[in-house]
Amino acid sequence: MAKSLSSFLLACTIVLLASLLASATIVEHSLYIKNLTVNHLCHDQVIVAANGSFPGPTISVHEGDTLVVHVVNHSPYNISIHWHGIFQLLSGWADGAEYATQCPIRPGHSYTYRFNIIGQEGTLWWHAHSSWLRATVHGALIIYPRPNPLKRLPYPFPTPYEEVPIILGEWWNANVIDVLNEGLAIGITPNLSDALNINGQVGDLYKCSNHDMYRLKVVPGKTYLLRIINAVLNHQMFFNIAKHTVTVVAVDASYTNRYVTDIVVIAPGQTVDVLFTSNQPIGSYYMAAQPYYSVPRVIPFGNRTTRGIIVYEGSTSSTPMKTALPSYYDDSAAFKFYNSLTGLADGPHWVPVPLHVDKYMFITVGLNNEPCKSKTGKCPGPLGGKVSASMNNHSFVLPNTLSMLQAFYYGVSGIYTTDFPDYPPFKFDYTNLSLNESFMFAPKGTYVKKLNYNDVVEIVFQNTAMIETESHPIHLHGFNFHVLAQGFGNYNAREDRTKFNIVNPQIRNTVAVPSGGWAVIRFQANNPGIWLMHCHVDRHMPVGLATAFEVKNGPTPSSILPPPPEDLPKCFESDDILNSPVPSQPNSLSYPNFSRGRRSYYMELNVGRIAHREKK
Ligand SMILES: [Cu+2]
Repeated sequence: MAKSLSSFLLACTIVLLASLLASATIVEHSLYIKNLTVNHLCHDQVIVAANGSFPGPTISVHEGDTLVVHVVNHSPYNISIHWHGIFQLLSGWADGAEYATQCPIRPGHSYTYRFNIIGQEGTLWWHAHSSWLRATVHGALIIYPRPNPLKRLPYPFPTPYEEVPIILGEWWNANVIDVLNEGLAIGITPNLSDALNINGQVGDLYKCSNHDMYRLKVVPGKTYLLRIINAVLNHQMFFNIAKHTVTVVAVDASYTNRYVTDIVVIAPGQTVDVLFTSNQPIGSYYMAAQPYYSVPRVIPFGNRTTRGIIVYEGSTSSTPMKTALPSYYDDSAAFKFYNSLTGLADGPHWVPVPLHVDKYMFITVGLNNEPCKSKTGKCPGPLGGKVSASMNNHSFVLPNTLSMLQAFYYGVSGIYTTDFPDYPPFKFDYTNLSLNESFMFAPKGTYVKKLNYNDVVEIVFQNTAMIETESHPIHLHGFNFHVLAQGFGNYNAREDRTKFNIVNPQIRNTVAVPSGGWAVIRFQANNPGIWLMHCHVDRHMPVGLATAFEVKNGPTPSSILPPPPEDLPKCFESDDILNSPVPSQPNSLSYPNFSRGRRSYYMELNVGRIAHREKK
């Protein structure tokens, strides 16, 4: 009897293992990147797009699969493709962050991204990680649960009738690379976009756009899984559906406890999966999204709301029910949503909070000023300078001769420095508007924080009020993290540590640090390589709101970064920089002279100390 039971169990185990092995497949796609002419707002615009569509194609895999994507660049620009939220365990060469993990794929060249997708499922996305090309080069990346012989899709919630990606995007009647470069050259915030959109369609509140509107047909009484992705470059977004609530079940491809809400708040880079049930009278209902402006003084011009329509089968209504969104500036609505989510402890792929911390960091995030180098000494940016941004008053610059990961792997010095500080160089009242010149300017360089393999890192992100307070969505490449707590004002360790949720915090790859507030995260650095951590607002990262982690190799063969693939893009057409002389120190902590009015300041940063003196 016992013997027959054990042979039965053995047989079951073999069947289960065989089905799991059979389910791990190689999923192969090609993305052809080239120019495409698209008409919105009665305007023909040439954009860069993938496979001739905007947004680009949805890529679907199952957890446990290997994804292979051939990216062929027929566009006139350099490009790289980032798989946002993918762990890239031992496959850092496929992370796709330009000059961080690879040099860009130049026009006429190609690169094959190859990586395993293990230990994560839900909604992620892929996007260009080069200049502002992600505005038009992006798409959904959906990871289904590993097929289970017993249930087709073993979700930790009722199986939806249908699944629908909802990608929020931003549209310029202009070449986005020109828009960014003009802003950078003058030192101001680049031009505001002309429209926002849902799945590439701007909606009927914009001119010439009555039919340029996303429509979702639903069957009454059914439940749909909406996979919402914020691919907008520069705005956090409020989203809702008229007369309906939705139930959040996951964020950033991590399951949450169910949270019923009428408003979804989503920062650039984030995803939110919600269940939507068509349980209202047969008719049609708007869905709408508009920016959440966390900057108190921003005055939006023109219409900034994009709408789509949900039409119930059998509806004869021609006037959809209208939505009610919060005001543009509703910090408390945003905070309520962000702070109410909790992780589904013990759900699929749940990771408990590591309780022992190896490295504590306190990182200020905010804007700065950059001295104006024009002949007149006056630039149109803040305080007559140029807009800049920093973490811990270190303003990040990507290298442009070799990727940081190549420098890490081959031991090339001079590409980055491992002196990113654990704390800001000076303490101040972070969240009160301060125009103190001694820390208004942040030195520029490729500053990196070095970690040992498997270090557990806790970071307090503290928003500053320099130039302005603004909520910055901080995205970490290569890792998920637990969001332990968040709040407004200056972080107070004694009081605020008591608010940490170490039982079931939400797990994310992008956290919106509250405007004039703080957020605390914790993660384990279990993946060797170079991992960017940056603001996902695309007017902030290029001016320096970033750093990176260098995670050392581990002690075993399975914890060492493998060599790069043979087709890793070269940085220059004819020249292999790895055989050339090492570039001379591009990173220097000293900052050049600059002038403002009659006074001239000289600023140096010496081991965490600012010397600020007036020159005679
Ligand atoms: Cu930002």
